[in-house]
Amino acid sequence: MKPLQAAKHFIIFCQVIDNFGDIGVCWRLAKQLHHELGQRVTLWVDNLESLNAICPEINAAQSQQCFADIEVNHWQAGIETGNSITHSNTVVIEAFGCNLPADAIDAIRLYHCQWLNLEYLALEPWADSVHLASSPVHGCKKTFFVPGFSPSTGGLLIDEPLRELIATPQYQARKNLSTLLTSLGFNGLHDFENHFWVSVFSYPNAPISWLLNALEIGQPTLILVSEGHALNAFNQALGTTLTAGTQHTLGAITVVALPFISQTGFDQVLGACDLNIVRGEESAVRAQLLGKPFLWQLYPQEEGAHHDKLNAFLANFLKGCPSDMAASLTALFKLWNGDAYEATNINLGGLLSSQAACKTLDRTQDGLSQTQNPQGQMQTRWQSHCALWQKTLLKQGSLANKVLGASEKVQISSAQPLGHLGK
Ligand code: TRH
Repeated sequence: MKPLQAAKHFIIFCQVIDNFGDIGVCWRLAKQLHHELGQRVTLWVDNLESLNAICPEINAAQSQQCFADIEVNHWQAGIETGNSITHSNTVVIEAFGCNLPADAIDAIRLYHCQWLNLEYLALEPWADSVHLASSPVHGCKKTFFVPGFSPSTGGLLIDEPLRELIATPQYQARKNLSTLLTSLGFNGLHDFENHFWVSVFSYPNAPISWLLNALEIGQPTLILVSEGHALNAFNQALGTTLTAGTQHTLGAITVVALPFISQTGFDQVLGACDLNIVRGEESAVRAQLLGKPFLWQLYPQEEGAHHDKLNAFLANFLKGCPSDMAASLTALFKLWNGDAYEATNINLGGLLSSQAACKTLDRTQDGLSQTQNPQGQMQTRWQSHCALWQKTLLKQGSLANKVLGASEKVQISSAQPLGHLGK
């Protein structure tokens, strides 16, 4: 950890709406602000069970604790929170428009603290103009911090553990994951070293039967399914009752049900796989930053707003991508997100299976260029496009550094009113 010289006190308020993305982002940000940037961090979270799920060292029954030098408090109705704000060198982060308690707002006003509203990841181009806009609220100034995919947004969470994971060879990442699972009392994954590895973390409506068909390619394939909605969907599609640690074989495909593991453990899952099928925001960003093929199921929103978000993302992600592959990937992402999809001559299964076919080529014919195989060529192009996307993202600077930078720049002053941006 860097010395706490001239450190600010970051106080993050997080309300868990559902799932794990909100706390996942806040926890990663808290860790990076403290461990890499030397800041003092306090986290107020209204659901300690969710934090315990992604960080098992957190005691869900303890309303005040300190773990990894981060103060963690249970944010409950009626509890006083404002007394954690004691000086002007404090930056209060209101995560995802969670509505700060009145006593915290009073303290922000009293001490002239900075108030950042950390927004959800924005996929649309408007993020550039809204990032760091501010609005007068309750006699204070609230500044909107908008994470996104371009340099003029708040960027993405790029931390040291991510850089270490990127630098870890895949065989090692697989070994590490296997060791972790064994240490948790589950079977390791030693029997699958030569398989094509796919991770699946999805919402209930993901087309799992389609995926299983698409991956029936004769190539030994290991599917690592996360406990929860994804596993339920697999059980439904397979007619099984798999529970964490059990597995099911279907031709050349083995489906292994993973337990819900820590966030760092889940990072290892992503690091170990050839294709990561992810969801929401946090895991999707992580998968993209790893520079490997990924498929993203966006958080489903009312009135289908996620379809527009997906289109905005694809327009950005597929820039510079050859048109045939862009068409295949567009169809694939739309299919996976339940968007209107018309069967065309695009072979979605082929796009996935070519990836596996290429792996065989890799191992059995050392030195043979992958582009000599038309299927392998598609795989190579998909992989290299994701690697290019990774480079673009890594260049943009990290969210935690930008939060720190913003807290040094923003001044208490009047500003034009701006409503909450929503998801
Ligand atoms: O859980 P999610 O669906 O979260 C969603 C989105 O963030 C969405 O934007 C938000 O509004 C909604 O929640 C309320 O998916 P996401 O964003 O990928 O977050 C999952 C987190 O859980 C991520 O930090 C990884 C972590 N995780 C583990 O720690 N262990 C596991 O075993 C798995 C599968 C995930």
